[in-house]
Amino acid sequence: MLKLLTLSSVFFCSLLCAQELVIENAYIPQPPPGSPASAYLLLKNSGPLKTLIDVDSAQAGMAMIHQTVVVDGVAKMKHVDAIDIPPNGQVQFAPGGTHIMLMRLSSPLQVGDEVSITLIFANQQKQEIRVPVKARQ
Ligand SMILES: [Cu+2]
Repeated sequence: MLKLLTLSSVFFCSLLCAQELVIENAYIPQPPPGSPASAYLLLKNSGPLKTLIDVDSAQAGMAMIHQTVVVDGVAKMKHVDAIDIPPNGQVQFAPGGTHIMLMRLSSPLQVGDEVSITLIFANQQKQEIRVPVKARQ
């Protein structure tokens, strides 16, 4: 199994921000030209319940939390309004499951690029992460 490098995240937090939420193994497989990109990561919460309600990126015209669901044998993606990260728990964003969808990219993503994504939580706290683009496996 591919061992992914741990992302060194950059945090832009409000006053209330404690480093309770750690993002690991964030990556974006390089999308084919003209296609949207998907970001995958592991969210680890060492504090109380956190609820992710939105995502944003200056490098995408639209960013959304998506979930892949299989309906009648066909994989489809649907928008997710909120993702709970339980107290002292974790949520994995992974291919075939929950992911961050980046649509209408401002420029084609190259391997080695970093995409800045802002995670927005129900308490209005925001956390910005930089997610590296990796070669598609
Ligand atoms: Cu999607």
